[in-house]
Amino acid sequence: MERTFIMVKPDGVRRGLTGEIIQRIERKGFQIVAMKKMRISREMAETHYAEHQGKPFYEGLVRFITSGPVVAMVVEGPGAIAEMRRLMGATRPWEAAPGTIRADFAITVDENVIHGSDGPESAAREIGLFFKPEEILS
Ligand code: FUP
Repeated sequence: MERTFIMVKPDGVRRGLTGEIIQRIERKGFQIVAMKKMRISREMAETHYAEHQGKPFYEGLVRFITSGPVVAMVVEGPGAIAEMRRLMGATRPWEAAPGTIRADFAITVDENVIHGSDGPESAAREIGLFFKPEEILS
């Protein structure tokens, strides 16, 4: 069993796509073992996106991710990290395979609806940043 961190970004929440995204995750067969709607603080955004600090899109990224509520989740299942990346589609929606979340619901890279951890280390770090151990059901 593997766990990954998934987040419906502010554009997805604003556009009413949370239910659609949850449905795709559940229909695939994954378990949502933790979930909350929350506002990300600037400090938390800077920690979450630390790897992008100094890049040209960094300021806009932090401003965007703190611009409204997000829905944060821990998703569990066999191969959850890679498989959720596949369901999400490529970072740039125009490169995302048809039928993926980003291909179906996003146009631009800066507002691409969903975040998912890209590997085991980032999954562990991001789950720890957003959830206390007792908030995760097993
Ligand atoms: P991903 O793991 O698919 O979310 O992609 P990255 O970690 O490479 O990028 C994180 C976020 O930075 C993206 F979701 C959107 C934002 N970004 C931009 O706004 N512009 C870019 O050129 C690249 C990334």
